[in-house]
Amino acid sequence: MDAKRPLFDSSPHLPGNTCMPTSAIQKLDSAHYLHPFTDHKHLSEKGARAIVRGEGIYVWDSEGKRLLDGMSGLWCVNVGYGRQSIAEAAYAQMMQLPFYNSFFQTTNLPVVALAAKLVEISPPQFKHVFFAGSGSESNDTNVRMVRRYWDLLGCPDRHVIISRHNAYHGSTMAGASLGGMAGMHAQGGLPIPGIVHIGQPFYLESGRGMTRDEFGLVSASWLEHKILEVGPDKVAAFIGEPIQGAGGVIIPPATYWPEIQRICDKYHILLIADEVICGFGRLGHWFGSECFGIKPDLMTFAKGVTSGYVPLGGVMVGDRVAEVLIEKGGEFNHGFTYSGHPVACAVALENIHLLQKEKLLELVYEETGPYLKQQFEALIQHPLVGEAEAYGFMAGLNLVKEKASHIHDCVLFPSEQNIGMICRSHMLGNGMIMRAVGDRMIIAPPLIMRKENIDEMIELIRFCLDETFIDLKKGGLI
Ligand code: PXG
Repeated sequence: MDAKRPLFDSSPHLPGNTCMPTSAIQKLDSAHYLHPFTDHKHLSEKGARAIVRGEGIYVWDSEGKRLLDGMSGLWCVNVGYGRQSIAEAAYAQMMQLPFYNSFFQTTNLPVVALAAKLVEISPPQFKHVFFAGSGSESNDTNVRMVRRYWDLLGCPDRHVIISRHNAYHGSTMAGASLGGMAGMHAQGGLPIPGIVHIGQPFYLESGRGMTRDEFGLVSASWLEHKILEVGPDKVAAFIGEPIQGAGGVIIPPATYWPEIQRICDKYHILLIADEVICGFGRLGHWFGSECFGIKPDLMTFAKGVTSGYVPLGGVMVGDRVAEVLIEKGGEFNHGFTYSGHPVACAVALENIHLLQKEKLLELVYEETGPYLKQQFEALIQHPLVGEAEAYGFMAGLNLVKEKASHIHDCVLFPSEQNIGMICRSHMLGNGMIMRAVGDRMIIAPPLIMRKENIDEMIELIRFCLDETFIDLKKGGLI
């Protein structure tokens, strides 16, 4: 390699521009980089896709191929790529004060401004924020904070946290334990003690023979059964994503969350809403809990708080918990080097400013969200689609082998055929980033999408579904 050549040229005007051939990037990648959630042997044989640039709702790979990013990076680039004012906010803060810690009774300007802003946009029970660097760290914070809360109240036995199968709450030891991903629990001796799981409110999986609303109540009752099994005086909290993201965009029946709230209230259990995906406008509100009529005691956030431009996470701490922590006193022995990082907080402030200035929440709630729902749900007409549903800017559809008028009567593909992955390759091949969770295809696009962008995306998805259909037919799989 020519030593004088820069490793990469970030020139903003040349789509896919890079001074390194793809093969050289892939070689370096497989020689030195261990990717998250990856079969490293398989990837080094295949070679990683290098993404080199982003603008608006698109990203470009090192071959110059443009991809419509239906996943907002990883559920996070809510205001889209290439926002100059965010880069300027980071630059200005780096020049002013790139870092200082919040330990030893110290604070900084961006962190207090952001904390006040977050309190302003949160439901009224929230007046305090604890900052972390990621969603996982924030959920670790939740585990420690709810246990500290019950200790301070003289109830140290109340330490069990109830979560759900197929939930995703991060990849640290506590985050992965709170999550309900069997594959993660199978590695590294998880879950850690004091974390138990109930079923998820996934109608397609477990709602046969019931209406959605009936199933919502039944799946919420699993929480009460678990509380009684563990012992109400041992349960500290229940945690859930308003809509499960990584699990496959699982939209709960309307009856589910109000019943969960009622059960938490009945047993005085803290309710934690993990808003890492649902927060910051994805569902047309600042927080997903606001859509489902619940009043959480703690809310985890990350991703959309900075639109992913820099890492930041945290926990909105409701009055019930904050008052005990503050009034009872004593040191809470928890925190991170980057808690309240001034650059991350400056970026978050500018990101929130953009969400407000461009009225992106109002748009998603009133206009683009309903339009996406209408257009996405119309994909049900496709011969491969057994169910299609959307809420705000999250949507999922199920690929089925044989359609029926009710999803429970559809014939599913055998899971070993990995039909979702076949469909996903057609999407990528045609410039569309759409995820596969089993045979459920999901999107969570940037909130800046207008109707014409939605039309373009839906057309692309429909085309790729057709390609998948033809491919499966040729292969004798349908
Ligand atoms: N909670 C939720 C609800 C999440 O979606 C986390 C916590 C953890 O955040 P960090 O910042 O520690 O990653 C997440 C993250 C996927 C996928 O495959 C989803 C996430 C992360 C990685 C992969 O959809 N969500």
